[in-house]
Amino acid sequence: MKKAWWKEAVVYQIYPRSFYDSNGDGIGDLRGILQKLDYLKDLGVDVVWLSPVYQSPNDDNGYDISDYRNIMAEFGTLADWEELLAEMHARGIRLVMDLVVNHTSDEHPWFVASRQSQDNPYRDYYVWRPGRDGREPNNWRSFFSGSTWQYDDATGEYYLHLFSKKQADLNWENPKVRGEVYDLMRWWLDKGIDGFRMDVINMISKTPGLPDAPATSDARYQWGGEYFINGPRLLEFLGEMRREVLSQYDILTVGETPGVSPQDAVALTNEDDGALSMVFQFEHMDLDADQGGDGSRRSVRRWQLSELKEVMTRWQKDLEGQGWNSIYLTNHDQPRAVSRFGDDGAYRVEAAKLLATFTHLLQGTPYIYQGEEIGMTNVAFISIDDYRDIETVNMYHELVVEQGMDPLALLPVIHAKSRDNARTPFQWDDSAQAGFTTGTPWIKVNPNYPAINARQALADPNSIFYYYQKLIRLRRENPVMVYGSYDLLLDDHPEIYAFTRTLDSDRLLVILNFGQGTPEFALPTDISYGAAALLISNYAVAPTEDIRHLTLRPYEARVYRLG
Ligand code: TEU
Ligand code: CA
Repeated sequence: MKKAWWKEAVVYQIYPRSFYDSNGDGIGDLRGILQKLDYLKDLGVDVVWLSPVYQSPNDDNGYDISDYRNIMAEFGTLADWEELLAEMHARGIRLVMDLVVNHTSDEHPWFVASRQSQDNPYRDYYVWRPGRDGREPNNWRSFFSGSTWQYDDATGEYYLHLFSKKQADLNWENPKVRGEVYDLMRWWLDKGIDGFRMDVINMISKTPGLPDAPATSDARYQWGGEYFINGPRLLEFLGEMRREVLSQYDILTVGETPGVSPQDAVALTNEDDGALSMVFQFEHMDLDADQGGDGSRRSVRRWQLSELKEVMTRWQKDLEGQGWNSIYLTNHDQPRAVSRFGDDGAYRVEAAKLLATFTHLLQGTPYIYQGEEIGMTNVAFISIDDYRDIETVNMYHELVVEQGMDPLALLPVIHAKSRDNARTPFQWDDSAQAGFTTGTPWIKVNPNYPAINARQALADPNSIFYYYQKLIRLRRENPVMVYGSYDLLLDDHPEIYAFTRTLDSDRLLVILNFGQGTPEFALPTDISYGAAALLISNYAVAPTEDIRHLTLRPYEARVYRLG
């Protein structure tokens, strides 16, 4: 397998609005990040992925961009950004920027021009269609509720928006649009950034004709994913992007690609002609929902360990030597990992460490989302008025206000799944507003900040933070953690997730007890070894313990080197 710095790296995602506020306006900003770089250096991460900081009217917190070459005023200036890049590089931390080019804000000058008239030179930058029988051009449903089409009075046509109506989809069929995107990518790359995370990049090619989605219920709008996810020209467009831009730079590129299979991921990331370093897959994000696609945050279902094993093992094996995995359990769109896959009650610390062990021991590049390293949890606001996420707010409006659903039935789903779970302010200390701001935060802090915060973590040698620090260091020192092949053990065990990683003669054994029980671990007899040395664990372990038979404690995680 080819070596690459981005395979060996650990990435930390910053959601700038919620990270650290330097000037008391309640909104995190670039100078806030600058003040916390030593914290990240201490943690040991190699790369920061910065969620969008470009100029934006913030209909979707920066994922609606009105100027690709400028910084959102609330976050600072381009000079602040230049300083941030330099200070990161001075600390050996690389910077990956978010690239949001499936759509722009409706306030972007291209769109402002495009809506002027049907013969405007920018008309074809977007997807405009006449209505059909006085209704939308097709029946697709937006990720953020309602139709994907917005009627525009000025020219009497509709434009396509897979997300909010202030996020108009760019028309990638138009070579001028593609040229503009490549230009702006070069503009940032030439400033010295180290890569891009590409927002919903597998939605840029839509099926010609934009056909209706099959009607599966009497709902007015239908999930049309099969007509815009992994569309017919996706690989062609990304191949062109690779030739024109990506191949000229030594960068990390990660595509955000809902609905990809491992085979799609191989096509996108293989070393011969794959355009990207890696992609974010979503199968494990859909395990606790009744449906995937745009529905994964509309229901809660109990997930089984067997399902997690099945998904992760398939991705590990199908990409081995063929592509490269990105490993994540949460991000700014997802619930908090410890609440979702672990335990945010009595075993919060143990569970957070177990999940960290999991993400750092799988084959692939690990991603840490801000606050994950101190075990931040989901939040449960009592009132819908405290939610800020457009997806949650629109869903509540659709289901409760329009369709009459009992709000008490919906709130538990929102508590479990809202994207705002990940967006409450970073908990720095136990002072007012968790030390995030001296003003009023744009979204309420999680009330558990007096107990869960970075100051507490830094003062406790047994904290989740230092456990992450150790994992990151171990990953740097042990190539087997990066490049070793993965083999599942105890396939059918309902509580224990165990696997080995093997690189030449070096082999690691990973034992994870995914629950509050105390199951017996029995090492499969075909695993032969001379000595077993403990690499890391989240409980105290006696060095004399015989690893062939263990009784595990709740959420216990151990990694051994088998000699
Ligand atoms: O997210 C795409 C997105 O909405 C996914 O979370 C999707 O809903 C899910 O995978 C379906 O299974 C990206 C950004 O991360 C998000 O913050 C933006 O709101 C969205 O694109 C629009 O730019
Ligand atoms: Ca601020």
